[in-house]
Amino acid sequence: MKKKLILGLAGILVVGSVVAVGTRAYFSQQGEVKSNVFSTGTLSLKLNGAETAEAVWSIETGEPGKSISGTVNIRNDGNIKADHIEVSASNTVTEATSGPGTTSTTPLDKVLEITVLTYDGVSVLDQVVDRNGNGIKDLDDLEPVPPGNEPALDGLALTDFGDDAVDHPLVMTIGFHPAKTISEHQGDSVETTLTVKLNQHESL
Ligand SMILES: [Ca+2]
Ligand SMILES: [Ca+2]
Ligand SMILES: [Ca+2]
Repeated sequence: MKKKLILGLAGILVVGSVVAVGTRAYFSQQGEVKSNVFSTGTLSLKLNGAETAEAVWSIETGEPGKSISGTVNIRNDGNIKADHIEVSASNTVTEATSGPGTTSTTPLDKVLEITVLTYDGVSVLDQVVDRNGNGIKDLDDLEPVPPGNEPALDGLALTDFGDDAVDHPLVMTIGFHPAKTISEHQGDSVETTLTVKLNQHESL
């Protein structure tokens, strides 16, 4: 069965139990900074079916030093008890087509610093490792790195399910790093897809 659900600008598309939300981060030095918020969506997972879901967050504009934040609610609507979730991300950077932004020395996802990351109201930022070694925790650090491809976040408890299921908010704030965001990022954009996997057993 296919189900479609459209939420606001970001457009949350639900196909079966796979959820795709839209996220773009734009950097423009001239553009006005609007109320930069990710859309809020709900990922409904079911263990007795597809057990992963994806969310893509949409951000419209930004400039150095500005922050944006958003929430994805995660819940187990299935009828099998789970243990925890793990979260990873992929980022697709689109370079500007004209002006100084066409330079692509440092991709935009490496200058978008994660400043707040909470699950159920508790910070999980400590779990994020500076995988690309650039000195900050950024969106690029959430990507799996071969050969291990380990998720950026693991062991986030999710044990309620079915009729007792409640939303578990994952909240992230990212900022256009004040020093690293430079003219080469003007007009660039990034689409970030979060992948959430529901696990039945404790992580080893
Ligand atoms: Ca660029
Ligand atoms: Ca980093
Ligand atoms: Ca990347």
